Amino acid sequence: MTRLVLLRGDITEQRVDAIVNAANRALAGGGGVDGAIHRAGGPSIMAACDRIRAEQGGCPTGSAVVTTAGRLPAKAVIHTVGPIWRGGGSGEAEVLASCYRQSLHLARAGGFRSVAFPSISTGAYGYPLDQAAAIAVATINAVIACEGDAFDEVRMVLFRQSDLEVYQTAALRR
Ligand code: AR6
Repeated sequence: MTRLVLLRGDITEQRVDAIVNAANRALAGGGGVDGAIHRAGGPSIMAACDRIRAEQGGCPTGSAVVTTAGRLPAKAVIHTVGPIWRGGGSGEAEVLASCYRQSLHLARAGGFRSVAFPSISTGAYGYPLDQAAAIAVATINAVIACEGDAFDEVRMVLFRQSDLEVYQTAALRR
């Protein structure tokens, strides 16, 4: 039985098979969790992003790609591109759900049995945290209900205690 675990922490320190990055469509790096992952993992992650950009022009919103994790304790980084919040009427919820689904799809295809996610889109991209938490929890639980054999653990790693509490509330509502 796969577990969804919610915890406070830094995604770069997670000893899991794959961590997920909240990237941008250009895979160009940036601030927030993206900056932290590239800093901690070293230049081989950006080198892999450069190759993907050259081959396929980056990563569409709602989709995901896999790279090395460089010096990180994880084996791989799954880069997904969340929606920029535009008020909720532009399909943001479906795109955000797609980020979690596509990332787990790639994890499964790569044989990554433990996966850690940050809270995608709720920093620079401005997605309201309570709505994003509800989508993250519901989408992950729906995938592991169908594909539980593929994963040992799926983790949401929240940087701030107040964010963790919002995710815990979302998990209890289900
Ligand atoms: N570990 C876990 N969570 C973190 C960490 C960390 N080390 N650092 C920040 N967070 P954001 P987005 C949390 O802005 O909204 C970048 O520039 C943070 O508290 O990283 O999807 C990219 O290049 C917040 O809750 O991602 C894109 O251009 C969450 O991670 C853009 O920002 C997501 O915040 C993506 O924006």
